[in-house]
Formats: sequence, C-alpha cells, structure tokens
Amino acid sequence: MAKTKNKTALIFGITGQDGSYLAEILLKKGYVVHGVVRRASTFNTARINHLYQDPHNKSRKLFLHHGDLADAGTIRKIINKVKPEEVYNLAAQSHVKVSFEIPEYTMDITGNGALRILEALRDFQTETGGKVKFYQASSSEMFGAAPPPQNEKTPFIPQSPYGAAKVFAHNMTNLYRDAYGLFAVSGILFNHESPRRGETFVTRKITRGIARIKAGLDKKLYLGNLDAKRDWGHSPEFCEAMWLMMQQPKPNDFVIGTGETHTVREFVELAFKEAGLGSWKKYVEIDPQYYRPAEVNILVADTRKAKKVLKWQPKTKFKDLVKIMVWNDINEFKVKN
Ligand code: NAP
Ligand code: F7E
Repeated sequence: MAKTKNKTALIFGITGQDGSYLAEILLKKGYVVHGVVRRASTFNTARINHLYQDPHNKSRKLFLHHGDLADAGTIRKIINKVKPEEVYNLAAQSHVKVSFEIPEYTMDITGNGALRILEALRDFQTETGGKVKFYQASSSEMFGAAPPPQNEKTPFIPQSPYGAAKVFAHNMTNLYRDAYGLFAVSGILFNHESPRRGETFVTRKITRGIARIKAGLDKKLYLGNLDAKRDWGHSPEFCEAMWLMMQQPKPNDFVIGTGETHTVREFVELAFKEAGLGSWKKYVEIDPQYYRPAEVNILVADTRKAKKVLKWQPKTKFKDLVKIMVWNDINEFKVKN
C-alpha cells in the first residue's frame, strides 16, 4: 500500500462503524488522524480503543476532540485548530426506523450537520487557498422508491426522514462544490456491514440474535419486514472507496455497492444455517413494531462509474459477509459467557 506522509485528516463520526475502519486505513497510509467524539455518560469509543494512543506520546498520530454536529461553533474551532487537508463527514443519526420517531433531530444532525461543516470549510478554504477536501457520506436510502439498478443519475425519491435529510446534505455538498469551488465529494454508499455494525441494524441484529440463541440467552429473534431487498457489502472495502474518491483530480459523486441484492429472509436463512441451528423458522417471529411507515423495497447498485474511474471493486461476497458476522458474534458471546 502506498504511504501518504504527513497528511492530516479530520473524521466526524470516528466512533461509528465506518469511522473506525476509515481511521485504521488512514493511519496505515501515514496520515495524522483527528476525530470528533460526542460527550456521553458511558464510553462510546469501543470501536477505536485499539487505535488509541497515549496523549503523552509525542509522536502520536491519532487525536480526539469533543464536538457535536449540532454545535457549529465547535465544528469551526476544531477545523481551524486541526487545519485538515481532508475532512470526512461520517457522522449522522443513521438509523432509518428511528428517523421516523425523531425526524426533526434527524434533519438537524444528518442534514444540517453537514451544512454546518460546509459553512466552516467555506471560510477555512480561503485561508488555505483551496487545499481542503470534503467527503459527505451520502446513502442509497436517498433513492428510496426509485426503481433499480440505481446509479449517480437516478432521481432521489426518499422514503424516510433519514433519506430526506441525506438528500439535503447531498444537495448542499454539490452546491458548495459548484458555488464556492470546494473540493466536495459525495459517496452514495449502499448498505455495508461488518462485525462492528450497530446492533440494531438488521444484519447485526440477526447475527447477534443467533449468538444469543446459541449461548442459551434467548429463545426467539423478533424481526420486521423480511421481503425488503438490500445490496449488502463489507464496510472496510467501502471505506477504502471513500479515500479513493478524495484522491481524484476532480471532485465527483460515486455510487458504491456490490450490484447484488438479497432479501432480509435470505440473510436470515443463510445465517441460521451457518450457525448450525437448522431452520430459522423455529426461532424467528415477526413483530410489526419493526415495520416502517414507508419502506425502501429494493436497492441494487450500478457501480460502473466507480469501477471505471476509481478502479474500485467489491471483494467480499454475500455468503462470506454472513459467515464473518455470524462467527464474530458467536465467538464474542462464547468469550463473554
Ligand atoms: P454509525 O455506526 O451509526 O456511526 C455514526 C457516527 O456518527 C458515530 O460516530 C456517532 O457517534 C456519530 N454521531 C451521531 N450523532 C452525532 C452528532 N450529533 N454529532 C457528532 N457525531 C454524531 O454509522 P455508519 O454505519 O458508520 O455510517 C457512517 C455514515 O455513512 C453515516 O453518516 C451513515 O448515515 C452513512 N451511511 C451508512 C451506510 C451503511 O450501510 N453503514 C450506508 C450509506 C450511508 P456515537 O458513536 O457517539 O453514536
Ligand atoms: O434495515 C428490514 C428493514 O436498519 C434493512 C443504514 O446504514 O443502510 C442502512 O439503512 C432492512 C429494512 O438498514 C428488521 O425494514 C426487518 O428494509 O439494517 P437496516 P437500512 O434501513 O437499509 C442505509 C444505506 C443507510 O444509509 C442507513 O444509515 O431490514 N428489517 N426487520 C429490519 N430492520 C431493522 N433495523 N430491524 C429489524 O428488526
């Protein structure tokens, strides 16, 4: 892997699934990495604890700052202090179902949060003479009801407050590129998972549920709509694509996915089989509380542009992703119990 010496990156959302993988990738490439962490009453740095470096270590490469996407003043202060060359906005209220319960908050963080960073960068850009680059974590959820396969030209028909907030942030990112000449890119990423996936997203909920059943802690797993189809990939590979987008000569938007789609039911079936539990039908019950007021029925990425321009290709196959996640959770529960 080519080393990039002494570049400085700032990651909003470093404690999340993608933020933790991106931090690893950038540190390996030789970057100095700064991350923004929310103050919480419990530890929220589990995904990056292995990267933590003692603040007394003079040659450390990872720095954490308290901040929140609701707080424009602190965003501005951190950017001015860190003087980053690359800024990645991965922070969001990222749960689609929850966005129906807290739509206004979702818009404020997932939508306006991106605008707050863009506004701070608009001024910072003048100071640096245009040397700063911005990455926005756009989402396939923006396509919503648009028929598949979806690519960079597909219209956005969002089906959730989260999707609508991401469309706003996406449009603002494009606007700051056009209006102010900011190097601003949006990665329109389809669902991507890993053992670090949040426990309430469906894939991790399934694999964690299976581990709890195997460990004798639960008897049932309660799920919602099993007919929805998703294009599921592996998070670390998708984070590498984020970095590639930022290394292009010109800012541009890219769809990142696998091009393959599977129902939630298929994920469930394969995961129970992999765990050796036999038929999933013995364990899974449908609970309508997990249905959404509006659903995105099918997502399939058309990644021709990313393949051609970024030379990026997904590597992990659906069945291998299921295997990785199932065994990670089974082993984790074995260690704990
Ligand atoms: P995630 O695991 O939910 O991580 C979200 C991150 O945002 C966490 O670090 C979280 O901090 C932080 N955050 C939440 N609210 C914040 C606030 N008010 N101020 C500052 N930080 C805040 O999400 P992910 O799966 O890594 O996804 C990364 C980004 O890509 C998100 O923007 C998501 O919407 C988008 N995306 C994800 C997918 C996917 O399939 N994973 C697909 C397309 C787009 P805490 O750790 O303190 O909660
Ligand atoms: O749901 C169905 C649910 O919550 C996937 C986020 O990363 O990807 C993610 O959003 C499907 C939906 O992900 C349960 O109805 C069934 O059809 O894992 P999910 P999502 O909504 O696709 C996009 C690209 C993002 O950008 C988002 O940030 O699974 N489903 N039963 C269920 N979903 C959940 N969560 N829980 C269930 O019990």
